[in-house]
Amino acid sequence: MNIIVGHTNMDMDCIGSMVLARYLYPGYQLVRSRLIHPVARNLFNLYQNHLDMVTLKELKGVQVDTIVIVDTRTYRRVKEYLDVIERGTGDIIIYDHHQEKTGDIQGAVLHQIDVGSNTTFLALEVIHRGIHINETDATIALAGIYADTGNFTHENVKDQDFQAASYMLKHGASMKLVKSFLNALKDKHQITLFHDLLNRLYYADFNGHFIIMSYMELEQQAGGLGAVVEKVFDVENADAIFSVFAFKKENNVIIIGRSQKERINLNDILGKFDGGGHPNAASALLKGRSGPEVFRSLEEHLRTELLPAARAGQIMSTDLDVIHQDWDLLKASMVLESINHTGAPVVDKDNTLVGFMTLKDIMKGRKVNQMHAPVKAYMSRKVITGSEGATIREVADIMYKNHIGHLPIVRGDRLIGIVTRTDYLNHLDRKIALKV
Ligand SMILES: [Mn+2]
Repeated sequence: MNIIVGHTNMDMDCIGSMVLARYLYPGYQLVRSRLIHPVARNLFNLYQNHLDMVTLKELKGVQVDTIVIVDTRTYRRVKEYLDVIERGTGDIIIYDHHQEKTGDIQGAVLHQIDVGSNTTFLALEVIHRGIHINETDATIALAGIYADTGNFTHENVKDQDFQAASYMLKHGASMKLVKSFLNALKDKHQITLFHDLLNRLYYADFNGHFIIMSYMELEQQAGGLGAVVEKVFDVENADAIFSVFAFKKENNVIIIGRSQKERINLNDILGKFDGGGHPNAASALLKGRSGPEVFRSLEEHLRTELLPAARAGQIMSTDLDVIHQDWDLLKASMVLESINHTGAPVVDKDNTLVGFMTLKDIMKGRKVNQMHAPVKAYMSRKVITGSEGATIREVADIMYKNHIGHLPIVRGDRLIGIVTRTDYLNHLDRKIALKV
């Protein structure tokens, strides 16, 4: 017999990958994990007959030749199968979209690609071969794509994910059903936990990053914690969240992290705690450790190891267009027009920031025929400024609260740069490298 397996604790992307793999490997048997991830339980139950997965027990005494593994390349995550299956001849073939550098499954042929969901990976092959898929599989696959791409908002989403989703819709995937499977907080205990967690959070500043921390002790391991933490992260606008849960009964501690900053790479950070995942979403399970101790060492690790947050001084423009206070309005307006700006900081001879002049200010002078009046008579003197050490979050807050599109950066009262909307957007979009 030849089989298709996913990782332990199967989620929707895993199941989506498996149903598509069945088109690429006709006649291969799907094998289920002992564990179905809480987010996928509903889908799994409703499609149990269609999925037609066998358990490992049912494979007892059966010789397995080729094994197709989807959505992982890590031995630990397929150990439950590999350790008990009676191997005959045949390859192990892996399709995985995770970003670990190497896999550790002996003798496996690894196919890898950088896309948002693993289901997309299999879908690309299905599309390439022009295979027609049925509506149910299209629905299951589409649910997998939505789930693993965070509704197409995760940073690792690629155009291929949209291409795959489009193919599923063309083949009759039901958006109504997909939506019903995607509701993350399925169980009552998750909703309760969501509220408990909101009440226990605190905000911490680690190296200029705005981070949510939480610590909770639970009687025993509960499913679906990741979805709960994600929901909390959704409603709180932080750079990252780290939630630590200690389970009394199992004597285990789990750290769940979510991040929306490149400088907070969770795969690296939680790798130090023997965990891992994606740069933006990862977790670590620590067995036989005390909760408070794990929490303290996590805090210590964040305090000392986190790359410092970007500061205004690192994203500001230093190639400055300024207006001198002694110029007349005519010259100021010509300069603004030539640089295509609606305003610029005004300085004196020593480059001290003395005001800000906009086209609007100049209009006031034009109306009363005062284009030869000095800039200092018409500029606004109250200028909102920032310091080079301000975090990007602080810069954004100042611009947002004051409805301004550029923030002059001063050292003492000397103008040293300006953060414009473009600088800010480019930084968010990671289009520019940080200045040192
Ligand atoms: Mn996946």
